[in-house]
Amino acid sequence: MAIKSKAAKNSRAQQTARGTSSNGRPAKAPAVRVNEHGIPDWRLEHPEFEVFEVSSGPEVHYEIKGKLDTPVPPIRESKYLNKDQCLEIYRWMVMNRRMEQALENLYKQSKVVGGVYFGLGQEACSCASAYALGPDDWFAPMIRNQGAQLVRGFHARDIMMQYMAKSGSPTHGKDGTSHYGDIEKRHMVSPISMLGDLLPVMAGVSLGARLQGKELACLTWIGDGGQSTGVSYEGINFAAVRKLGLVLIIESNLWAYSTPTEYQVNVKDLANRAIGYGMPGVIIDGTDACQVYDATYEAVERAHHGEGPTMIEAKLMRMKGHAIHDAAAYVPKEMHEFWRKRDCIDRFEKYLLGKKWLTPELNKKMIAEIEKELEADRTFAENSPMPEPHTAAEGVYCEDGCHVIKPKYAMPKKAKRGEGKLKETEAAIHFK
Ligand SMILES: Cc1ncc(C[n+]2csc(CCOP(=O)(O)OP(=O)(O)O)c2C)c(N)n1
Ligand SMILES: [Mg+2]
Repeated sequence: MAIKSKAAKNSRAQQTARGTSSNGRPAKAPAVRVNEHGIPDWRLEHPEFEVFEVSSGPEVHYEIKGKLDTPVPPIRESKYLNKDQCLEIYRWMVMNRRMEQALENLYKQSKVVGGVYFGLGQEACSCASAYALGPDDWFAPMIRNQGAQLVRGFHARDIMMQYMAKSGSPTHGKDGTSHYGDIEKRHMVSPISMLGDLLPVMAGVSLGARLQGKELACLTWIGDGGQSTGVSYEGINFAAVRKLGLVLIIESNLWAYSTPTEYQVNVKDLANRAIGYGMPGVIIDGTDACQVYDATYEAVERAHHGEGPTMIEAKLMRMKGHAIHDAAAYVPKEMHEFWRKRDCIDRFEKYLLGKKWLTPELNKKMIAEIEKELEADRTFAENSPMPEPHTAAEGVYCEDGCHVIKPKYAMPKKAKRGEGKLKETEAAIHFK
């Protein structure tokens, strides 16, 4: 849920209590199939194609074979979302996309310092998942999850100013991309560029909260490439062993930079790896906002009950290059076309129109409001000053008293005198 949304918060509690959707109707539960390893697969479509390498002389390129003309699947009916929540998620998704279009324009006008990253085609995965968090929960976005920041209370102007390195940006012009967080209000841990490193950090946030008496959900995302790193294994394993509230969404978007998944991992479903960690895994269609919400919602519930982490594999496609400099010419055209037809915003829009939860007039009005807001944010960001040169060295190192680090929720429980006295560890003895 959006951090400010009180109505959504209330309906979340009711849904849990009643086990029905908050629109009052009993939740419809379409049949769930499982894959050959017993991992639930909520998708209503199971694309069958494969990317393979073709070399002609020194040149290598990729081609695709398989069924590429199958019909676009419907949206899976949510067990939890009501009309207003669906409309709110849809609005965030449109805002996410249009903000990124504005960023692309700013880049082309040479107003951006450095590059720009996009989550085109992944807006449902970013927005509907962040929307499923409770107000106290934590999240740590990666480069494709700018939409999650909007849902959790950042404004487009913050992100624009950050890319433009303006003094009013979250890092006051010291960083051009996304290396900022907000541990006070929005409970956002800063993205870490070293892929996988956020996983143990988020497991640690969950453990820290538990020591302070709170079971929190700690949501983060990782790519199909990033989940192959060693530190990902360590972070997920630690969360599984200690039953920490890590909610991990693997954005299985078929490419890790220019490497297709087929040439990166030897499993078809990355969620199978949950079995090895001893934790639940689920496969969803990452272009279906309802599936993204429901899977995250259930993972968040597990986290709140201290039941441990969940691995959600969201299957989708990265619809642009790695960043703005990458034209992604290595992606076979038919593959791009297949996924373009499954655009998460178009599909959700059609679904909402079909249910009459959205009318063409309301849609037009909503989009006009978003455009107006973005235009105001863009003007604000463009007009805000660059940082003063003397500020370059400020706030780089921690100076006396600049950061008071204290427990956020409560003092960790101390053992009573004489009780639970710590034994001297082997390591401590070794250091003597
Ligand atoms: C440990 C590590 N290795 C390599 C990189 C360089 N790098 C940045 S993004 C990227 C591709 C990531 O692909 P994936 O995890 O699938 O995410 P996607 O870009 O598809 O969302 C690579 C190799 C890095 N940042 N960190
Ligand atoms: Mg990827």
